Amino acid sequence: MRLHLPCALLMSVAILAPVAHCQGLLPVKNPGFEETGAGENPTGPEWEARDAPPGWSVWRIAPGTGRFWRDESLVHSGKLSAAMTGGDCMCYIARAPVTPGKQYVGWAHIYVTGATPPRKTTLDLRWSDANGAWHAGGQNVSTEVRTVGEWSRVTVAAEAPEGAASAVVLIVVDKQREGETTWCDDVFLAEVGE
Ligand SMILES: [Ca+2]
Repeated sequence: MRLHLPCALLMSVAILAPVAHCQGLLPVKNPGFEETGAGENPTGPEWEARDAPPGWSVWRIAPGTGRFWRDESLVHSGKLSAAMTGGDCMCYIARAPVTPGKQYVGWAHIYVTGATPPRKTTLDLRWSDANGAWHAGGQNVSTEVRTVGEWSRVTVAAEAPEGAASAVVLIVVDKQREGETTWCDDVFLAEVGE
């Protein structure tokens, strides 16, 4: 039974997210990366505002490696997407306030050029406390992109744990080599009801 739970969850999310049970989108600022410049970057442990678009921050495992930029050559919608190349392990990060005990669904459109292990790209949903630190007791959820060379919609869902003040949405690449690029666009988070 346990093995089947993620599939069942994802199927229910796919049904729930677009319809009446969706109680409202949360304010993930600049979800389609159309705003440029800087500002309103969320803060967290070793998160960088530099190289991040408005409403977002970035993180990289090896400072000074890899590159983040807004790209007009490959978009899911609008005129810009968020791209990252090289860097081994790095991510785009957004945050939105949540209520403990409520259910949340996040989804993003991600385009990868490689998905052969150990190369991995995921949409992650984590939690932070009122001080912006990682919420120690929270369940982190993660969904991996498995389709290469096209836009994939990936979804995560979880209940906000007691003590969580915010959901943290991350698009994470791992073992991305120099010359390899990942794009993301249209990243959303919603509170869903029973
Ligand atoms: Ca866009």
